[in-house]
Amino acid sequence: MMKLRYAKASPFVRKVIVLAEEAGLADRIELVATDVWSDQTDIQTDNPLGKVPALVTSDGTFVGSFACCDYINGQSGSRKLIPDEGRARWRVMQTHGLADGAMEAAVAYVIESLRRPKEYVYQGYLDRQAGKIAAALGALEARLADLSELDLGSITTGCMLGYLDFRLKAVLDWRAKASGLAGWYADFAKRPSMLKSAPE
Ligand SMILES: N[C@@H](CCC(=O)N[C@@H](CS)C(=O)NCC(=O)O)C(=O)O
Repeated sequence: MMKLRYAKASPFVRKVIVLAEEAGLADRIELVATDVWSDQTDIQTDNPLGKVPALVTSDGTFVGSFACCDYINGQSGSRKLIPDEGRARWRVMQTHGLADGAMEAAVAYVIESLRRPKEYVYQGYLDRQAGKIAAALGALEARLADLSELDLGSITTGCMLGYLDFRLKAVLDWRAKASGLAGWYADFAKRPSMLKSAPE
């Protein structure tokens, strides 16, 4: 049994959970709810960086969503959501990099705007993150064909867009800028793995 340190609102955790669901391995993962922002948190015992996700396994502990997904994918006999090699792997890595980077920028935006005392919030920093998100959405829009495959690239894109809806709907009308992605996401969001892991 693996143990996943998780928080329901984290898009990085969601990515790991959706990949595990799609790989048919979710029932081998125990979810351990973790509040990384609490003074009492013990997350450092599993991740010295103080972040979720962290995946504790009999082969050691993996920190960071990519490493967690890579390990889970390796455990799955049938479904390969991260291709081993060649063009298929490069394509997934390219899409994943864009979606994961947009996710980082979105989380940075949310932390700056929600967790900082108002007087310290720096608008220039928020604008910079919003610019990264918009540019990454444009790049993903140009790779729509790649998103038709179910893999780490499309899963990360779906979880990133879900996070934009969850936290940044009021400040960022992403559908207006990326209608192709909006159409793709309308279907992707209906996958049982996505419905089950939706943030509240
Ligand atoms: N690159 C990391 C990012 C993980 C991350 O930023 N997690 C956030 C929650 S969404 C967190 O735990 N933040 C706590 C902190 O920054 O101290 C990954 O891929 O997992």
